Parts: sequence; C-alpha cells; structure tokens
Amino acid sequence: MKRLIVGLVTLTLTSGIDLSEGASIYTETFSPPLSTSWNDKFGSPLVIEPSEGNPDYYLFGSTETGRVRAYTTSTQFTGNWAAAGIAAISYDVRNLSTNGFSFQTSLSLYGGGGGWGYPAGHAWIQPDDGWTTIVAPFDPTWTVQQAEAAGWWNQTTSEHPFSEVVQDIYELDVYIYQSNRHFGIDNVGSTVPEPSTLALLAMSAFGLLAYGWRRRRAV
Ligand SMILES: [Ca+2]
Repeated sequence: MKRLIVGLVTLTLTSGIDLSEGASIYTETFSPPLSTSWNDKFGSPLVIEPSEGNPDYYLFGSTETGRVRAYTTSTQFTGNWAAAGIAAISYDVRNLSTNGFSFQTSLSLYGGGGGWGYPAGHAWIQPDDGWTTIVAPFDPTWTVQQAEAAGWWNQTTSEHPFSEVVQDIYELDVYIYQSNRHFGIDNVGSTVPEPSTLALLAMSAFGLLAYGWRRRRAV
C-alpha cells in the first residue's frame, strides 16, 4: 500500500499537469509586432487598435456595409488540430457600437473539405457588456451527429465529419452578424482544456489502484 501511495504521488509530481485550468497552446493578443493575418471576407477594413485591448492591442472593425467575417489563415491556427491536442477555441469580443445596438457572434472552422460553426447560442453582445469570452469546446473525434448534438453546425452541404475537418484546418473565422456595429476582437486562443487532462490522470490513478489491489489479493 505504501508503494501504491508513493507511486500516485510520483505520478502527480512528474506529470506536471496544471489542474487549475486548460493549457494554452497559442493566443493571438494582437500585440506588437502587429499581425496582418486577419481580414474580412466581405471587404470591411479591420485595424489593430493600440488601447483598451484586454490588454494592449486588439482587432477593431465595423459592419457598416453588412456583417463581418474576420478570418485568418495564419499558421498558428491551421494544420492538424487533432494531432496538436487542441480541444477548444476561445475569443474575446466587445461591442463598441455608439448607437446602443447589440450584435450576435459565432466562430467557424474550415478544413478537410468542410466547415463547422459554433454559434454559441448566437449570444447577443450588448454595448455595456465589456469584453465577453466565447468558448467553443470540441472533441476532435466527433462524427457529424456528435458535433451537431454538441451545438456545432455543419456549414457546408457536404457531410464532412468534424473529425475530418479538425485534422486539416486551413481557416478560422469570427462572425459579427448585424450591420452598423463597431466591435473589438481579442485573445483568440487554442487550448487543451482541463477535462481531458483530468480524465487522463484519473485513468492512470485508477490503473495504479487496480494494480495495487490485485497485488494485495495475490499475497
Ligand atoms: Ca490584446
């Protein structure tokens, strides 16, 4: 039994897993040197503003001629997300409209011949909400049905499973849906969230317990 406890403590210490929060793989903070890898699919200019940027700089835009689809094909957000262990994308959004109107936002991923969106309930962001964090969690092994059951939606007519798309991401989009709004986007990040690391640790601990129990039974 003593050996079992030593084993568990050793496992916890050597695994180096931070159990307090998910581990960030990459976060776009829009701090200098300024990234120019974000553009709008519909042609509205996106600029990097140097203040009130949660912290530092942030991406500013307006939907004066309609909705905005801010997208990036930056290498930090493309490639095989399943192999990288990415299981959540998050971003901060802020409503800077002076007319008091709210807007809706969502996230989209494109790759592997398909596209999947995460509308986050098409959350309404109000001008006095400040910076609001939108988190889009996922399991890279999802089928079409599993992704839809979790609130994601298939954006292409072809039925490319979620698992196929996240293995070959080439573009990440943030949508702002309503026109005549001003908005800020910041801290677009990919993470390995806590539940998967906890589950891994729990499985290891259970394995050690079972091993110790079997040894004791054998004596
Ligand atoms: Ca920032």
